[in-house]
Formats: sequence, C-alpha cells, structure tokens
Amino acid sequence: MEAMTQTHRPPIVAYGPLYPYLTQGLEERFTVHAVAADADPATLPDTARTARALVSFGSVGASAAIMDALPHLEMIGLFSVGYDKVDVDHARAKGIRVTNTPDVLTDDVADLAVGLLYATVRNIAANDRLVRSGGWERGDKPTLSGRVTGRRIGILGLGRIGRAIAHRLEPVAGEIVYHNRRAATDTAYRYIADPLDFARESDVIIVATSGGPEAAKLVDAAMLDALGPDGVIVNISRGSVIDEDALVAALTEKRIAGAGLDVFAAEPHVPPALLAMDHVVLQPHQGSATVETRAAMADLVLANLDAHFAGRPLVTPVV
Ligand code: 8YV
Repeated sequence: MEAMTQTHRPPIVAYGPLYPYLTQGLEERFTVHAVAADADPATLPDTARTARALVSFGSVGASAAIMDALPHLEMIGLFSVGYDKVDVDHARAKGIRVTNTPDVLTDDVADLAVGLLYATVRNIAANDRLVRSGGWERGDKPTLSGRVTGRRIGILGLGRIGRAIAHRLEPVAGEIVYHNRRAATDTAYRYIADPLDFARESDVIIVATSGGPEAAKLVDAAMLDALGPDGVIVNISRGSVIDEDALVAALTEKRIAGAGLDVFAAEPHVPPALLAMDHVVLQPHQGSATVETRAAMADLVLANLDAHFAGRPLVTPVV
C-alpha cells in the first residue's frame, strides 16, 4: 500500500456498493466520493466531478455518460474480470485507462462451474430439499440422476476460465470440445467451429465466454435444441450470453435436462419459473465470491490505482 498524505489523496469515485475491504483500501489512499450505481450522471455533485479515477465492478461497469460527467477522469478500475458493462471504445477515445482483475479469480470461478455441473447432473440441490423437507423420511424416493463421468463436455469460450474448467474435468470427461470465434493454437481439445455442431457434440455445455454485445444470446433456442433432451447447460459467465426466455422454455418443456446457473440476464431478478424447477440449480453470482479471491481482486484494483497515480505501468490493463 502506498499511503498518501491528505494533500496527495487524489479524488476518486466509488461507483456502486463496493466490497468493504476494497473501500477501506481506497479510503486509506484517496479522497473517495461515493456515487450510487443508478445515479443520474448529469446530477453528480461538484465534489464527485473532480474525480480522476472511478472504481466499479462487473454488473455496474462505466457508461459513456458517467465518463463524460467526470471531466478529470483518467482511469477506471474494475473489481471484476468482466468489463462488458464498460464502454471501452468511449474510454479509449477519451484516453481513459481501464483495468480489470483477471487470473486471481480464475480458479474459484472454474471451481464453481464444476460444482454447478455436479450439483445439476446429480440432483444435489433437489435431494438436499427432499431430505430437509422430511420427504425422504416419509418414504419419498429420490429420482435417479444422470452421471458426470464419461460425458462429452463442451466449453463455450476457451479463455483462461474455460481452460481451467476443462483442466478440472479432463480426468472424468468422455471428451472435451470447445467453441470460440476462432480455433486456439495451443490446445489439444477439439475445436468445433459451428455452434450447432458444437452443441450436438456436447452432453454438457459450460458457458465461459466473455459477455458483451458480440456474445449476446449466443446460446439461443436452436443451440439448446441441438444440445438435446439429455443435455445440461452451466453458466458462470454472463446471463446475457444465453437467451433466457429460450432457456426457460427449453427447461419447462424438458427439451434440455437441466441447468446450473450462477448468472442471469437481469440480476438479481431470476425468472420465477426457474425457482420451481428441481432440474435447475441456482446461485446468486458467486463465481469469484470467496474470501481469498475477493481480497486478491481488491488488492489488484488498488495496485492498478497505485501504479496509475505513481506514473508506473498498469498491472492488468484492458485499455
Ligand atoms: C463480479 C464477475 O464482478 O469478475 C467478474 O466479471 O462477474 C464477478 O467477479 C464480482 O462478483 C463483483 O461484483
């Protein structure tokens, strides 16, 4: 930590509710102006408009409007690896640097993806409810589940997190295939260029691609039908990558067997139909939510800010 005296405590905006450990680190270094994520950029107080940096996170990001409302903005530090809610083109055009928090969260997000896969395929959440409700004691029989071992695992988006997921599942998978915009040159996993062929040749699709407009509704009704009635989908990426209405319909009509979902199109709203489904496992966007990783993400945000204000190269720049 590079403590700064009062005179050298640059003004920054804390945009939305930040992780307390991160807030503490910011307040030790900077003059922090809290701005609500839903604040109208046109009505920011003059004090906040002095900000030279803005700290945000995945679901809030930073719009062109908030950037334009901060005339002295030099840098946006994200407490997230995803920057799909940041207008990076606008930041680049204005010469505003953007940083994120890759790598430090890869293992935890991959762990949760694998956990969601097992929980979904083996009915772990539904069976937990059966025991807790007294159903098992009353003689209700659990439903036989599918098996994970031997299944063909399809990784949608073989980036850092996708690769970490694939590595975890290599010992049990029948095969690991992947779909990207283009084939990777440094992997033995089989690349399938056509998204429907990819879905047809997968028993499980694990969505690990970045969010953003180019991936919006990449998983649509056709891909879900290609995955088929024994297929399972897991999403630890962004809810926007799946056509959520098509997913609810496919799950309702049993055109796919199940889903393990950590992210949703309009968080924290979850389509009510999913709440009643025993073949769906739901998590409240917990991929990176471990004590260790959240501290590491916060330290990385702070390290980027320290580097920026010390005139050193940024640690994890996006822009
Ligand atoms: C959230 C995430 O940003 O890293 C990302 O892209 O989606 C998560 O780590 C984190 O939960 C902070 O809200």
